Parts: sequence; C-alpha cells; structure tokens
Amino acid sequence: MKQSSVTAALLGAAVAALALALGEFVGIALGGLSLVAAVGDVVVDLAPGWFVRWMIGLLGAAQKPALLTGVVLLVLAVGAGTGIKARSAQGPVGAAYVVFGLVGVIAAARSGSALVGLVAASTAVMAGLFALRRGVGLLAVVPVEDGHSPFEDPRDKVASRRGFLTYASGMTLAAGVIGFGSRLVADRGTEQMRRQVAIPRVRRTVTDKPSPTSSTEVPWAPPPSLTPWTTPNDAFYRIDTALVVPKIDPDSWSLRIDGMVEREVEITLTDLFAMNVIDSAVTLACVSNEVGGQLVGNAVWTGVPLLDVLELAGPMELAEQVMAWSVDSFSAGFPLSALGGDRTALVAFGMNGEPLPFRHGFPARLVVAGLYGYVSAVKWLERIELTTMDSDGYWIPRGWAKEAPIKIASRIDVPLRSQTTQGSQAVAGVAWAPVDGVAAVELAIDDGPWAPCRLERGSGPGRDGEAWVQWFTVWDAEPGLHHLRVRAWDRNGLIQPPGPKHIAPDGAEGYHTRRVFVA
Ligand SMILES: Nc1nc2c(c(=O)[nH]1)N[C@H]1C(S)=C(S)[C@@H](COP(=O)(O)O)O[C@H]1N2
Ligand SMILES: [Mo]
Repeated sequence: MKQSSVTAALLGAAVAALALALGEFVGIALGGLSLVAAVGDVVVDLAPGWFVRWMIGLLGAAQKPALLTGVVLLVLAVGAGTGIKARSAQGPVGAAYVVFGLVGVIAAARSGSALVGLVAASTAVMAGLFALRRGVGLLAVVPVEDGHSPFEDPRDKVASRRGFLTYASGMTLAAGVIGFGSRLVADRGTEQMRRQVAIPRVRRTVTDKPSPTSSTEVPWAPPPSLTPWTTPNDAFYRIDTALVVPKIDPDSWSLRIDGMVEREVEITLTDLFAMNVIDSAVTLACVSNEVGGQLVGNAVWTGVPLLDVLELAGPMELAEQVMAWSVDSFSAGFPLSALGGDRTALVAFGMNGEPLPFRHGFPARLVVAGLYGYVSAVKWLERIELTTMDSDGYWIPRGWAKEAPIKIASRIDVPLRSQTTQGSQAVAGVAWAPVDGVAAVELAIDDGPWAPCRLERGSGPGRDGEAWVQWFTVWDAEPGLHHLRVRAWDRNGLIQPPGPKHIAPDGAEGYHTRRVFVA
C-alpha cells in the first residue's frame, strides 16, 4: 500500500473512533444506552447456541470484553476503509456510515431504546462524515512523494503535514476523552443509588441446624488458606449473558407476577421490604462448574420467600412452572412443585448483609436452593410468569437440561500448591449436596482407603443442607508424587457419582483429584 493510503486509512480509523465514542457518549448520557453493547447483544442472540458455548469455553470470562472489542475493531477497520475511499468517492463512504448507524439503531430498538439509539447513531454518523470530509481536505495538500517540485516552498508541505497530523491525533485524543467520559457518566451515581437502599432487618430466621457433626477425631484446625464459608461478594463468581451490567434505579423498579395467576400484581421494592424478610445461607452453583472449579459460592441472602410473593398473585391450579425474567430478557424456569417442600427460595435483595451488588442482580434476584443458576437464579429480576412446563428458559433450547438439580460435589482447596514438604499437612476444601446436605466427606491418598474428614457446617442462618460445608483432615505426607482424591456423601446415603462426566447438559460429575509432589 502506498504511504498515502496508509495515512488515509489511519485518518478513517481515527474518525470512526471519534464517531463511535460520540455515539456512546450521547447514548449513555441520554438514556444509559451503549450502542456497542447493544450490537454485541444482537450478535449473542443471533449466534447459534453451540457457537456461544464454544466461545464461553474458549474465552471464559474474557468472552464479553472480546465480543465488545470485536465490535469496536470492526468499526475501526471499516473506518479505515472509508478513509481510503473518501479520497475518490463520497457515496460509498456515506453509505457505510449510514449502514453502521442503522445497525446501531436496530440494535438499540431491540433493547427498547429506539429513540435514544436514533439520536446517538445520527450524531455519530453526521459527526463522522463531517470530520472525515475535513480530514480528507487536509490530506489532499499533504505531499505524497518524497521529491518536491521546484515551484513549491518545502516549508508549506511541512506545515500542512503537521496540520494533518495534528488533526488526526486530535481526532484520536477526542475519541479517547469522550469514550472515557461516557464511562464516567455511566458509573456516576449508580453506586450512590445502590448504597442508598437500606435493606430491612430480618424478622424471622429459619434455622434447623443440628449440633455440629464431627465425623472424625481430627480436631477442627483449618489452615488459614481454607476457602471461607461465606464467599465475599467481590470474590463471588459471576456468570450471565449481560454484556453490560444493568444498572437499575431502585425507585422505579417493580416486579410483575403474571401468567397463570388469579390476579396480576406488580410490587415495588418498598412493598417487598414490608413483607416477611428472612436471611438464609444458600450455595449457588453454575452448571458449567467443572470438577474442582470455582463457579460456586456460598452467601447469606436476604429476601422474601418466593412462595409469599407468588401468593400475592395466586397461582392457578394448572400452573406448572415458575418462569423468571430479567430486565435484559434472560429467562429461567423450574417446576412450581420444587417449592412444595421446605426448600429455601427467595426473591433476594441482600447478599452478605449488603444490597445485592450490581453484578449479582441489584436490586432483586431469585435464589433457589439446590437448583443450578441457569434454571433459577435470575438476576435483575423484573417479572415472574406462571406457566406450563411447555415454555423453556433461555438456556434450554441451547442444549442444557430442562430440570437441573445441583449435583453432589466436593473440592480440594488445600494444599494450594502442587508442591509441599514432608510431614503433617492440612488437606481441606468444601463440599455441597443441596438441599439435604453433606453427610460425610472422604479423602483417598494414592490407592489407599477412603478416610473420613472432619466437617464444619458454618454458622450462618438458614437450613444447613442448603449451604456448603468445609472439610478438613491431616495428612502425613511422605516424599514422592501423590494423588489426593475427594468424594462426598449426602444425607440420603447417596454417594457423589464418580464420573467423569462433562458439564453439558446437566452438570459435571467426578472426583476432584490433586497431584501433589512432596519434597
Ligand atoms: N439476568 C440474568 N440472570 C442470570 C443469568 C443471566 O445470564 N442473566 N445467569 C444465571 C446463571 S447461568 C448463573 S450460574 C447465576 C450466577 O449468579 P451470579 O453471577 O450472581 O454468581 O445467575 C443466573 N442468573
Ligand atoms: Mo450458570
């Protein structure tokens, strides 16, 4: 490519960056709308399930930033193209801008912000085309070849090149400043909004804790590195399809209960706070958690029993499924009969004594003990629909099981490293078997027998079977390479299935094994 084309491409990309940043700024300032995220959402929605799963598998948590970066890079690349083209023809350049603008408007409309999208996208398109035209004007007087004609004063060329460079870097700088400004506007006040919510005091605490079980003579002396019983909010795993965390104003939030009900109702956060508020420790697990994985956490949730909330509307005889919906149109459903026993199921607004963090569903979400998150734990909750089993939540047509109880599982967290020294060593971790609870955890070293470990049930509120337990034992480590294997039993006498089984379609199975080299 000739140098002139490279320069033109850079100009085009800088202008596109500026246009994009302006669009973001206007969208966010006017209506909290990010055009880039809206387009990303459309991509996720239109992509086939296997592709989305493959991306998640490939990129894990990096999947969202990767997608957003992809959208931005595409815009910059097309922008570079418009820079090159703009020197000879304006028509295709205008068309490219308008097409991108339209894609933005359509994506915005899908997320319910058509008007804001239209204003933001037209600002971006007009500003972009204007800036590009001006830039190309400057470009035209920049000398292309190194030699110069004897009739020109070389100082003019330097001056005009400098003018062009100033222009292009000005564009880039402005794009950066405006982009950063959009972030500030987006974040300003949202944390304030969350902090102002005072979650009510608990009126009743459900506890049915049996006396602490000591399944071995090993004294409870957990190592400092043992996973804490309650997972701190900022360490709690996050899984969802939201490209940008919804920031909902708690004052205008409401929850609708409709579908197969005697009467549709809509309640506010204040209504919810005035109901029967309870605290309960519940372990939440993701179906995508691999054996030994970290997509599981335990928190004390504050909220109102889901059944109390459903009673306001009065589910009809024929209702079979509780289908919950989020503000971003995610949905998850489980059989109404799951609420029949004494399982904890909450419309939760508190997490470990604080209002729910935005990432975990502020201002309200569902938490249902013993069911994987993808069939139950809808964050940014806005609607609960009673329906038959015929309708499917978000992940079901994408290849995941319709009913998804959390499987018995256990994990070795200590020793942390795969190398340790000989002698007495702590081996410890967590195990869960909701809703009835873990009865025993056993550890096997190499091909030795399964030996029971000491269990600690935690001291939070709630039904103790619904939360994980910590387990602990002492190992007399001898030099060499060893395999540590863990398994759990639940209180129904069921042993953790040995697997190995992949996470799809209804959760992984297998015994977590650690190779430890003892020096
Ligand atoms: N709105 C919304 N809620 C959602 C999801 C989602 O994608 N969107 N994902 C679910 C899944 S798959 C899981 S495992 C849990 C995770 O909750 P956490 O991010 O608070 O740990 O949220 C559930 N609730
Ligand atoms: Mo999940």
